[in-house]
Amino acid sequence: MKLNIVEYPDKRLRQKSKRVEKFDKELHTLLDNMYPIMIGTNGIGLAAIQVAHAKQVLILNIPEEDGEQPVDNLIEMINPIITHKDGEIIYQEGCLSVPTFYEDIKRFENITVNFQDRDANTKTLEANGLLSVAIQHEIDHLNGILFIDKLAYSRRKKFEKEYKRMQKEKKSPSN
Ligand code: Y12
Ligand code: CO
Repeated sequence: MKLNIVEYPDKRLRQKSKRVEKFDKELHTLLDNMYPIMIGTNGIGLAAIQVAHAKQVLILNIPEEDGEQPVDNLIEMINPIITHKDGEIIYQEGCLSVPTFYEDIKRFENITVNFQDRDANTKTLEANGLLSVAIQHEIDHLNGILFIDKLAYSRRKKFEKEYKRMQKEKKSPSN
C-alpha cells in the first residue's frame, strides 16, 4: 500500500470519511503505513483522508519536550467522537495537506473524546493543550474541514493568493 499526502486544493480533502466497521488486516496496514509518513514529514497528526482513504481513522504523536516522538506516544483513533468540550485556546496550526502555511486558530481547550483502537476496543481520552488542538484538527479532516476554513475572510483571501503563487512556483521554479 503506497501512500502519498493529498494536498489542498485537492477535492478529496472535502470528502466525509466513513465509519470503520471492519477492524481487519486492511485497517492495520493502513495505520502501519500512515505512521512513517507522519513521522517522516515531522507531523504530529495525520487523518486517513490525507492519504486518500475516506475512513474515520487518525493518528497522533505529540512531541516530548526534547522534540522526540517515541512510538510509545503514538495514539491511533478509529471512529472518534468528542463528547465534551469547554474553554478556549489559540494555537498556531499547520497541516501536511497545506504545506508551508501556519496560522493561529481558536479551538476548545479541554475535550473528552470517545474512540476505538485498532482492535475495536472502546476508549475515552481527556485532552487539553496541543493534544486537544491536534485531535480537533484531525477530527475536522474526517468531516472534510480544513484549518484554513476557520480563517477570517480577508486572511483566507490572502492565503489563497499566496498559496496559488507558491504552487505555480513549485511547478516552474524559474518563473
Ligand atoms: C498544531 C500543529 C499541528 C496540528 C495538526 C497536525 N499537523 C501537522 O502535523 C503538520 C505538520 C507539518 C509538517 C511539515 O513539514 C514537512 O512536511 C517536512 C510541513 O511542511 C512545510 O511547511 C513545508 C507542514 C506541516 C495541530 C496543531
Ligand atoms: Co491537517
